[in-house]
Amino acid sequence: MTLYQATASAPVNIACIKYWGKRDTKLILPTNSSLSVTLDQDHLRSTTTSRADPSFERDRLWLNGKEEDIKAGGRTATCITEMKRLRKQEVEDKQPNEPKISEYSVHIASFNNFPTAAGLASSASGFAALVSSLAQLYHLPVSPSTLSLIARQGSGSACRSLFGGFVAWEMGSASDGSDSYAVEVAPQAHWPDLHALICVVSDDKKGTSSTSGMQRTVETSPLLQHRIKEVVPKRMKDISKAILDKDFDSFARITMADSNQFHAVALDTEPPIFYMNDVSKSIIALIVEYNRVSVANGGGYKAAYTYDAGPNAVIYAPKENIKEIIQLIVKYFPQHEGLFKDVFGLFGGADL
Ligand code: 2P0
Repeated sequence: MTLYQATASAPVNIACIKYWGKRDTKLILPTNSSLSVTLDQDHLRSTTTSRADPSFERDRLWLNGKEEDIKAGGRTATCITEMKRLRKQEVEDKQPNEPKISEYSVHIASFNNFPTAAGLASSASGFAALVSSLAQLYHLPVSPSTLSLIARQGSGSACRSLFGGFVAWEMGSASDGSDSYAVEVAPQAHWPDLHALICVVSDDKKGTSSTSGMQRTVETSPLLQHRIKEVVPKRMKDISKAILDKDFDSFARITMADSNQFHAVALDTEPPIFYMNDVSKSIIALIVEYNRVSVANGGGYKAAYTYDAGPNAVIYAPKENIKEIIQLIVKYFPQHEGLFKDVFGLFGGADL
């Protein structure tokens, strides 16, 4: 008997131009395009195994060894249904001799190899790995961009984890979401000198989830409208050029400005949302000063900070600066020394 099983993994991504806001909450269509760097490190990945079998009575899912409910009509169910539909459309309808495994239920087991304590969102790598493993199971002859259309319906940011390197999620304009997918801006090998440092400021669970926070922002923030119309379109063009030119100064300026504006629209939400804490803000001050001294001495920017929906810092920098940045952080945050690994863990310079 044939065993229908496949395993795939996908990494975490960190946005430089932030996704924050949906124009369609069911299809997960964003109010602006976004751009991220995929952290292609072995220890920041989700790995997912899928199996289809005629004896399975229903679709089932295990996350880190614990079974989770697959809610009817929910995000996981939508991704599985869409993948089965693609299998039928792209393989079984075109090649009648292929086994009709789209009719079988699936069992899916997914593991994150990074601790939840790292404070990293696992939904991006998780849904990207789920879709990738089903694509392998079903032998789908489709592009990563096509798969990103489905991963997007699991979690918006997941669509960007279908590619390595530098990735744009084009917001699109179609109401059915058919043009809202991820595209590669440049592969990882294009700019190997750019590294990322993750500073775990706190592993507390965040107060406001991204999904509900961003909808409140859409409903109440006047600043978001300015961001959507006037700010992000230009930044998407400018940061893509900075990446293609390997222009770290421009990359850093745009990345920090967009992190700042994302947190500004969170604060502009009613009631306001605060994601950064005092340590996050002190790290910003440290990076600003680090860059100021370099520029004053005739050099360029040396590092760029960015913060997602939580207090943890991600610092992008050329590889040669990573050691100095770690030393600076250790020097200025000695109160964290005893807890350095757990509370303020630095996940080395990610080899991008
Ligand atoms: C991003 N974030 O671009 C932004 C920056 C958080 C801050 O994508 O509702 O978990 O599942 O589509 O993808 C977090 O949003 O939200 C996010 P859903 P998701 O990375």
